[in-house]
Amino acid sequence: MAQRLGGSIGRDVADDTFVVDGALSNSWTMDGDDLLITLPGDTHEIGIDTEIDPSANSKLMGLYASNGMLCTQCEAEGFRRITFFPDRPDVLSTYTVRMEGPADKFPVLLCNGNEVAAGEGDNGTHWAEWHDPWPKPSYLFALVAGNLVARRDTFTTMSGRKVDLAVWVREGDLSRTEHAMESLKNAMKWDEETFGREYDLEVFNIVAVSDFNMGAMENKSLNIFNTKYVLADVETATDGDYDAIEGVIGHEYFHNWSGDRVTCRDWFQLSLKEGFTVLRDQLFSADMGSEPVKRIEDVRVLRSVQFPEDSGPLAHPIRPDSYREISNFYTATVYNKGAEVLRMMRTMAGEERFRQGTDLYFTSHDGEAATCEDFVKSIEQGAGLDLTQFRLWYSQAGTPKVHLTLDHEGDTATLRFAQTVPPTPGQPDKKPMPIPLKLALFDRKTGKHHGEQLVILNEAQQSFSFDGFAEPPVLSVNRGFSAPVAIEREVSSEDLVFLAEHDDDPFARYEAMQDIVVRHLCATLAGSLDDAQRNSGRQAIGAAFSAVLGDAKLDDLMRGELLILPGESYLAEQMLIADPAAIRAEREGLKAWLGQTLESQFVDLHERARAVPGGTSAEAKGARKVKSQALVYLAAGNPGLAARTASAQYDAADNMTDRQGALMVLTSLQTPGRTHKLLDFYNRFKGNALVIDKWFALQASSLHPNVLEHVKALAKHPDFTLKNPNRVRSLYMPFTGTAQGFHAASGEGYRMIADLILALDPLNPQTAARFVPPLGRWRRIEPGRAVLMRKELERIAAAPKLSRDTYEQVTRSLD
Ligand code: 0A1
Ligand code: ZN
Repeated sequence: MAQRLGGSIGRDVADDTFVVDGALSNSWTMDGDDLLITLPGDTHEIGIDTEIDPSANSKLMGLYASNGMLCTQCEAEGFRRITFFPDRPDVLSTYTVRMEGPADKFPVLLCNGNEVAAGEGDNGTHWAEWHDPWPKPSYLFALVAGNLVARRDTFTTMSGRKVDLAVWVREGDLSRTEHAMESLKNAMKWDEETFGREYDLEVFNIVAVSDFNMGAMENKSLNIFNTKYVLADVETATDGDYDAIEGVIGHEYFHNWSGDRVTCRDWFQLSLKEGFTVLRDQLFSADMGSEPVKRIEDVRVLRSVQFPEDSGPLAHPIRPDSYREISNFYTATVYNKGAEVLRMMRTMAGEERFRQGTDLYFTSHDGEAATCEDFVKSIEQGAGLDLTQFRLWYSQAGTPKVHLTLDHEGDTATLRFAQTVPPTPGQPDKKPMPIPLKLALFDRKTGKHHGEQLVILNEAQQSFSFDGFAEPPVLSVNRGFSAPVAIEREVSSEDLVFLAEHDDDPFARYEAMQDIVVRHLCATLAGSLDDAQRNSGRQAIGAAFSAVLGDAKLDDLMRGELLILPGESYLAEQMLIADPAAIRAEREGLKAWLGQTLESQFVDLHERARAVPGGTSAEAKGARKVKSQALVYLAAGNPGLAARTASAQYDAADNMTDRQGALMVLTSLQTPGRTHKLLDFYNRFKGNALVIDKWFALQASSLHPNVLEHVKALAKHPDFTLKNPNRVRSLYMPFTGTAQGFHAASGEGYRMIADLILALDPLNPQTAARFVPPLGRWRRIEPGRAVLMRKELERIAAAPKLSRDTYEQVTRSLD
């Protein structure tokens, strides 16, 4: 029988040796990248000797060199770049690994599981042998060799077992690992308490590497992290960075059960581990901080990243049904929408019954490679839900639209719903899906409602009646964002202002604020408002903002959320065809108007927040958040005042949140202090790669009219390199969000990104392919720009020798 072993080592394998049952074998052939070995029986021992060059591995998949250390990345198909192997997630094996090398260069040798033996070799070499008792797929394999130091700690599990914890970094970084370690211990405890999941080995290691394609990786007991999600101290990391570290540490740790103990049968099931683990990390972060603020942040990401994906050429269901390159499917749809789908099950079942479902899932599939269907069945049985129709959420792409009207007659209020799921590539017709909507009907006199209700829409059209309303009530719907849908309804701005002030669901309050602004900006952009209407629209927004600024009962973390205007990409999403320059101008115009009209309130807010003592309390974090928000509005309304205030904030800053907030504002202004402060920032943090990434990102995301020239110049800066994914992303990703840069009417911004893709593709296809989606939005952009975007995609498509990653994204974007 011929056994197929995957591999794309990318060179002649004639020098490798293949040994079957102790004897050198010649009965092998190559089929493309795969090795075929002919084996006579069922059980054999195969030995393969391969030689690889980690320093030549610029794709950062398989075994590669980063900053003098060696490390691996095997998800999804990196292991086959180390050796030939049946590299599929449903092939579970136990691994024993012996590493040997020069002790001075690689004093630390780490692998999955436990170190079982170690010793000295000849000529200054040393070796270590590690064994992982848990059978695992090859994508969870990892090893690290390097000159590293560790922050160590211990955790005692709920059954009393002691676990040795270590966070490994380069020597100078040790002082910035405290938060990562605290986050890890919190995550371990939280998973015991919330999901009943206990850790299952004696050691847990985290290693930080500076060259990494993604955020982090959940290799069994040896998590490998992008330094960005490990290293933090107050001088170099913002509050946002601290939160992100906590979230990613939690995410990777939670994979130990949702991913490692129960893994995926095949890569179509990716959301089985990712959607579930994102839900788990979201719940964890909510419990560690503010639940409503976390919910708002998560919904903002969903709407600005996943909704556009769902309405564009790359739309796919959370369980995709085809792919050419699986790396392209580590998407906001699989991750974030996947989490929303599970969250809906949790909402329908209730927390306790959902937990019974997940318990059943973990116990019945422990040690297995499972499917999304297995998960759904466990929730059905354990939680007692019928999810027959709900399964459509796994197979249908596209964000459902729910159209809704509220009628009032006698003392009955009637809600009429109509749902449609838009067509997406390959899926022209859709069926109605169960949509759980939390709602409340407010009495407009008392400002109270009679209790929150959960209605589940499962037909194309449905209505629900509610008695006991002498007056038409005010409807609060999709509270807590109970379903990842877009709600379309006629609603008066009085009702929205009422909800912005009175709703007892913080998310709904935020939503009402967003809605007021979205409706106003969309109507203005559509040209459907005369001057008087435009003015009264602004007045309503101004009144709502003023109320938020003056509400003493609000904490500042929440106030900060309520003050954020809907983003340009979410606004573009509301329109069939968007003009990025017009959206930018209208949104900035409103910001400037608010900054001017409410100037004294923003100045007061800044002053009050400045007086709050620093530290890590919610109050201190909230104060820092609103300080930067106030500066943003002042910068739009009164640039001179903002420049002075931001400069002073920059100079006085004893933490990165304040410093970055001030510099962000200055970078967008055409003020003489701008260059000086940017230079100061650079000199202050020279040599600290993560902070220099911020320096690039701030300039590349700025509102400055010359952002394109700035990015061009930064690409020639000695600190810029295509070899480091963080650096590439920090310069070019924020740039793709700039209306005046990326969307410059000349097409130069599009050309710049296309040039980047072509230059990066041969080096690091995974990272290159991630820059295709911004260009892929062309169908939803006004025709003048759409032609230019398409032309760049065609230019990329015509390039010889494109990687599978980029080729797939570009052709799907053009189809
Ligand atoms: N499983 C990881 C994500 C990940 C996927 C692919 C990678 O290859 C470069 C790296 C990481 C997670 O969900 O965190
Ligand atoms: Zn994950």
